[in-house]
Amino acid sequence: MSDEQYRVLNRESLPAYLYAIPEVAEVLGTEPDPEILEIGDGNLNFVYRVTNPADSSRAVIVKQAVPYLRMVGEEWPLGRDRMTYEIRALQLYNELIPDFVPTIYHADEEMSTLVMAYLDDHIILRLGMIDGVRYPKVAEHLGLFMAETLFGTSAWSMGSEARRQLMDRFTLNAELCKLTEEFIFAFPYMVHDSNYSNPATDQWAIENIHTDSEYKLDMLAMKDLFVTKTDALIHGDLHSGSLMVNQDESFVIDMEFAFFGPFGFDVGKVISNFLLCCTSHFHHSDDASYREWLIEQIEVIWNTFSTRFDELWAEASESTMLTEGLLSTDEFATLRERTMVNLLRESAGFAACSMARRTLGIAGVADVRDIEDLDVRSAIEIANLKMSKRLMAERNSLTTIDDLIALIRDFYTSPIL
Ligand code: ADP
Ligand code: SR1
Ligand code: MG
Repeated sequence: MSDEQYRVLNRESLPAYLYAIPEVAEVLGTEPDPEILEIGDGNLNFVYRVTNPADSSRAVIVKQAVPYLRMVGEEWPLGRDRMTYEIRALQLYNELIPDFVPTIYHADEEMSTLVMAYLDDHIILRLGMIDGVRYPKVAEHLGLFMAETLFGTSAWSMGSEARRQLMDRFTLNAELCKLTEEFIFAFPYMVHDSNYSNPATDQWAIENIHTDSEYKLDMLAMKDLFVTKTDALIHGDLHSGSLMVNQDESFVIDMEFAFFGPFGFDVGKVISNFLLCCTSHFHHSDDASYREWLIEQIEVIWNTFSTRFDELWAEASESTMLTEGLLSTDEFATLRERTMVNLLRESAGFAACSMARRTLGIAGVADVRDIEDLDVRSAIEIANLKMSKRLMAERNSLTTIDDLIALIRDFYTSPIL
């Protein structure tokens, strides 16, 4: 990566940069004065929508990493090579599952910039779910996306050499892995300057999280899996803010945290974001119907994911882990069944960590953090922490998705507000 070539793009410099790229100029058309709007609402980067004012169907998204953490400012330096990993992951996802990710028009590792399709008819899933909108396809799409990407980059699917070469392209996403190690697996469970604060929630956390040794040791066991287990190329930040959806389509965005990690990390984050939203609907909704829809979606996500994952697996022949003639049909079936039970348990553990970090840590979720009444918000936050503790404590007694759904339903029978 050459620093001489890198410069931060802005409204003034973007047109010349974009029109010099033939593939982008072709999408935007010849209008020399495009409309440029910075629409980034994420924590890390700048995102511009660039549109031909004479024809709004001609538009692109430009995402650029700057050498600091956007949500804090320039005083928090962060290497911009995170965009290199987002580019590499999006390129790979475009090969593995092109219908579920934006098309790339231009990828520039030197400039830490990605130019991609503008999803003009889609909204961030989190925002739709806060408003109680049902998306009939999203759960199935999420299940398929995770099955294809996680299985397709696993040692069950890939040959040893090709897989190690692929791993090599993601190993050094070190700074973003460190963010996860600290902001998901350390700071939220202790007193730390970066943490969010809401007095009643803080007090509950001091009494029930900071002093719960078993919970903290379990959380560290999950961190150990995150740090050491290299099951597959994981998205690394797959939550309802990383999905853009409408009634028919779902697109996964924002894969800058991609690296080889445990299968259950993506699955667990997805589950936790449906749960965080579910708890918030004790405030956002007048009745239980949307909460019930959210719980049903968790079931559909898991069933689609596990069914497709197993199909791909059953069809696979030779790979790093599979050697023709080694296992009988029954042994192979037992192996798949045991692995899936373990994956469910790990997903529940990662969901527990995600629920706690989104409650106590710097990066919250709008589902909860945008609730203005601090008492209501705190009641919902404490419920999310209680859910985190239950998921963590009971994860290893889960065997099927029915067990997890029963736990969730049972949890929500207790009063929240
Ligand atoms: P960050 O890495 O900073 O979190 P994101 O990739 O999440 O950035 O993008 C920030 C926002 O930009 C998204 O929440 C979404 O509103 C918008 N956005 C990103 N990519 C696209 C796209 N391809 N089409 C339309 N909007 C997008
Ligand atoms: C400082 S942590 C910022 C968070 O934002 C991203 O979306 C990731 O979830 C990361 O943990
Ligand atoms: Mg991001």
